Amino acid sequence: MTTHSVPTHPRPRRETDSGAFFKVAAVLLGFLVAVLAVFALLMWADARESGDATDVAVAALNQGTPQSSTAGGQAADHNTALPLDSFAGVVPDNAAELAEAHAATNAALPPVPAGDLVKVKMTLKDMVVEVAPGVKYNTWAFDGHGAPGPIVHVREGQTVEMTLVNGGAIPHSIDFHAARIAPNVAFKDVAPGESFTFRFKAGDPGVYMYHCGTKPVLAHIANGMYGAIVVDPAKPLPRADNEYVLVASEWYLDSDGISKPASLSMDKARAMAPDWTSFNGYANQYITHPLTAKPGETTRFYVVAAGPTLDTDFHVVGTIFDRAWVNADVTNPPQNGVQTVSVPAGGGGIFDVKIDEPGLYPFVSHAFAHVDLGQVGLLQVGKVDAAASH
Ligand SMILES: [Cu+2]
Repeated sequence: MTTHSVPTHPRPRRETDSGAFFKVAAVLLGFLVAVLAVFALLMWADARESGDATDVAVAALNQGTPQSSTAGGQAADHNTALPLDSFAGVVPDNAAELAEAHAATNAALPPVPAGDLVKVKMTLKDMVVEVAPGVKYNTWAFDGHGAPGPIVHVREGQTVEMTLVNGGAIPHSIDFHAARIAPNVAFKDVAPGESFTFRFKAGDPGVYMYHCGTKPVLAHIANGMYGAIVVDPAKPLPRADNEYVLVASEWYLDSDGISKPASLSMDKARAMAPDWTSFNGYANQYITHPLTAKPGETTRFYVVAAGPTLDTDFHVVGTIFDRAWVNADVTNPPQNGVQTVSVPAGGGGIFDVKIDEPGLYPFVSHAFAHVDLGQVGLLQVGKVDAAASH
């Protein structure tokens, strides 16, 4: 019987409580909506400002004009928003002239040497190079011409005889990703003033990274000790009219490099916060000195992401890869009709584009911070109006 003796009097009291609760909640909700509206307005204004900044940067990029500022006050202004002092985009006032005068790294794939044995000799030298217009950097460089080191081109089945001469001040080594070999033997440290020779058979076709493997590897790669080796498959790839090798990398600077050469900032390298990124060692060099193709030709890009840490998401603006050998696996058919392919740090990829319409086609890492920092170039197809190219 007790189950039926439910009292009815508490119900009106509950209704009174919840009525008060809803009134308070409505007031609070109204307040919250007002606060959110103010925040939304602020965010909109902020987005509009950064959008404007992006437009300016893109305009500067399209004109092939690096963002100019003096080494002094403006550089300091530029740094305030970042956790580590950044020298991104900091160049001398005559940067545009310097960029024009800079001899762009030859990206053309060299021919394969004849014979079964290909002898490669690289001398390591400590040297100052430019990594962007007027921005000098103390590298450890393979073959004495800055970073990347020379392009090595062989055919599947050939044997590579590698001699490393250490002309630098500390031990170095060379690690070929194209080799199947005991690294403790072949990739061992070579003392200053000494040289070391080892051989490996190029049995796996593709495009591979080579680099110094001496500890700390992060520092040795960041200081410019990297390059690309192309191993043609025994059964050749389809014919390409132009073949270019692009080695993507980052630079981490401890100063702006303008009045004196910068050296490595290990803090920035560890934080993966580069000041500059590049194709073939020098920011934006193929903007002022585009790679070329004729209309209707097939252009092949061999891309290696040297890092030391960041990947490169390779993309050619205005076209689609007709063939993409993802991860440079040429033992399987390529992918077709692909827009962007990630090339991992320490990896490679091979990409064909056939472009019929004359024009300027930017090639980029589509991880767009890279473009802002200099990892961008142009493929000029056919004749282009001079006004449009700069
Ligand atoms: Cu080294």
